[in-house]
Amino acid sequence: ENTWRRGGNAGTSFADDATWRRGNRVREAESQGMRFAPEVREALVQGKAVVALESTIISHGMPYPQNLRTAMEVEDIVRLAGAVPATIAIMAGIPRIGLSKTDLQQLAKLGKSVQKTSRRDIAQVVAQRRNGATTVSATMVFSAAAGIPIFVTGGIGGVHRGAETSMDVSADLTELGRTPVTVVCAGVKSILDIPKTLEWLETQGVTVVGYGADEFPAFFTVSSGCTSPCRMDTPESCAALIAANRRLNLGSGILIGVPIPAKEAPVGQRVEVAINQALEESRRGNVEGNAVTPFLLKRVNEITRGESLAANVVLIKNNALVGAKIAVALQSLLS
Ligand code: PSU
Ligand code: MN
Repeated sequence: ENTWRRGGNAGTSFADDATWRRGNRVREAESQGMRFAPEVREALVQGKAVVALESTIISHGMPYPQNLRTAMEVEDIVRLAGAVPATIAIMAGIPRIGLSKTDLQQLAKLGKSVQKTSRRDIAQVVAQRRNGATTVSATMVFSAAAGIPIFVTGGIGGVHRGAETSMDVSADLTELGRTPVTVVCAGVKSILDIPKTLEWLETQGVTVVGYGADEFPAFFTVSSGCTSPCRMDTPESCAALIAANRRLNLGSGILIGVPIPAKEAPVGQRVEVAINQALEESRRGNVEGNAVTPFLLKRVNEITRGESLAANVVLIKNNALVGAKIAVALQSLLS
């Protein structure tokens, strides 16, 4: 009996003990300054499936009002699949785990005037009480602190083409190496150097999975020309992988690449042409640093007259469904 840890109250069950442990974790995150949406807090304490979602995709990844509509639809998909969505952002300096509809509206309308926040920027945004949209790296930081094991997004950052001179490697990749959160995405866009990105992930010790596919997906296309180091075909096998990572206390993350649904595939070919044009423009315009990814996403969408955005929305929703199923499978494995 370990009731002494709670200071008495003999006769409580192991189920209560687990609830107590999860509650402690949430209170620990709160003492670090994080604030939970009531629905998310309740789910975490009760041990229900929760899926984290990022916010840079809302502020910088898509234009208004498609960004708002997509953010809300993605949350609905997660709920329908039996998990609780937790969109993460920093609002007026407070890291928020789960946003209200009003928060989402504010973030979507503010768009690029919200600060794009990767791990590097977290302390500054909090100290200056600013609004910060979290990238994959920053969202992983808060997911881990909040005890949320799974996080869904569209695409992650990677090694940029020409990185051998620019050294532009997304902080998303190093975060995956150091934080035990599973990121479900549609792979890496071909605005990036995909083989170099996979090399970097290997160096960082990140488990990379092709979901129902041998090849690692390239966001708009099923094929990247690169074989995924491993393949999983069901939510249950992904959950088993996450459980093993956790049991072994590896401390590193897992990346699950879900290929674009087949009916969207023709769009991918047309987007490839736009990507090459956008890359050329970014070079000519000397676009640098964390402005590179938002610039390329915006230009590709303009050149394809919204076709890339429509595919983007389909992808994220598909990822949300897969991610929520994995979260539910993981929950039943752990409980
Ligand atoms: N790739 C996309 N859409 C996005 C992003 C990347 O297809 O919205 C965003 C994500 O938030 C990602 C960030 O974490 O860009 C990476 O930015 P950078 O390349 O500056 O590290
Ligand atoms: Mn960069």
